[in-house]
Amino acid sequence: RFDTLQAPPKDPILGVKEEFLADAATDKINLSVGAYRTDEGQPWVLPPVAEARKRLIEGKLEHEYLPSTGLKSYCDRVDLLLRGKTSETSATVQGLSGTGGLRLCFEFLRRHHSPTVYVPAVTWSNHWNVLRDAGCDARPYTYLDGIKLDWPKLVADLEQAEEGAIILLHLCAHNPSGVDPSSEQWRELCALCQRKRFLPVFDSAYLGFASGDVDKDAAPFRLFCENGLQPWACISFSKNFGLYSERAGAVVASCASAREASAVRGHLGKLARALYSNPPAFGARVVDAVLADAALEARWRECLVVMSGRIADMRAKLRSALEARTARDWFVHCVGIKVRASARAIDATVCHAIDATVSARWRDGRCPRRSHITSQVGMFSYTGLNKQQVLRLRAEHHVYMLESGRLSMAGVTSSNVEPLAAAIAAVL
Ligand code: PLP
Ligand code: TYF
Repeated sequence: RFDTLQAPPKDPILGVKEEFLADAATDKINLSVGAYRTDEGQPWVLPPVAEARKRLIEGKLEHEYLPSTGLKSYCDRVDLLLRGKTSETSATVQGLSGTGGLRLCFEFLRRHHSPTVYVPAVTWSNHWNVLRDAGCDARPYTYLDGIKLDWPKLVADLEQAEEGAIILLHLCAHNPSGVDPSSEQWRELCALCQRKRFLPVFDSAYLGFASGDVDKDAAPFRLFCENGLQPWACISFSKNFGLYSERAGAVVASCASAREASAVRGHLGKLARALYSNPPAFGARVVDAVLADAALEARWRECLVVMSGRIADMRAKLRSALEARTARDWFVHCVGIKVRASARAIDATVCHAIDATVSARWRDGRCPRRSHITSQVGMFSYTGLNKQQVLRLRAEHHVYMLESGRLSMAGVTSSNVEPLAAAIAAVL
């Protein structure tokens, strides 16, 4: 019956983890999957999460079904967390974490709005799978030029896009690049979305990971709301609550009226009913318990500062370890330009040559060098290493990152940062 079926190609993210697990080396380094690790390289159960979990288990925990739309008190608190204020016109339902929320959201939007979704050309690889299976017509818009935001092309692509279409945006800490628009660019994007009557959908998997502050990271969503747009958001609590396997998430829809919100919520529930009937309760109860208790919430916000702070620390350490070891600037390699600096650091002449060749936008008097390691935000660093270099890192140094050159900064620790820098220097 299935004898003509070929095994599917490995997932570009999960496949690397499998390869890592199969490697017998003892000094191997896994920087593939985006999961937070402590400086000891261990997963971290956030203390307020552990406390909420303990209270739940010690209390009267039953296992009844949730409604298809999920836990109501949780949805209300999540909505408040994202918006910073309550809203009568919001439809928020629980999703199966970020991925399930995206699927539900696009299932609804394809049926009731439009199948056309503009997606950043460089994005989380699973976006393409989710959109395909939701029956959407996913079209890329330019996001990066090398390792920098390509703002003029991004704007030009969206200006050309179909009016009224859906546009997928990463709320903060863009995966894989760690490159987010500036506040000024968000304002321009907001105006563009208004002019083109786009429906913006914010993928919100890293709220609190970019700046360490939920309110700062939520600013683009709030800006769009203040300007009369009705953005949606697909929220994941995998990373910022460390609830990876509990599948706690939500779909937030901004509507024109309370009546419309109620209808949208009902239809999202109806779609969920046919897809999985109802979401799992435990993770949502944990998030709900943390956000319901001011002291626990404050401790959770401190955890975001700790996690984003440790990552920023590792960025600084990796950058200086690389600057100490690499004479040439691999930026030159990563954009594929045949310029080589013989000096220890690229001098002004070479920098100028690069500027002239690559892009006038970088003519700001600074050589880009390894600064992208520290200027990028969130869990990932888009190193600019090419596929060949990445494969050599795996084969010769037991260092595992994605073929795209993305490495998870959350997996870098005080003890592996030096060997990591040495391995990168060796393949440059
Ligand atoms: N969106 C982005 C950009 C992600 O990076 C991820 C997970 O890595 C998700 C969505 C999905 O999150 P979840 O694992 O909670 O489904
Ligand atoms: O590293 C990333 O970008 C994510 C992580 O079932 C991940 O893809 C890993 C496994 C999974 C969902 C997300």
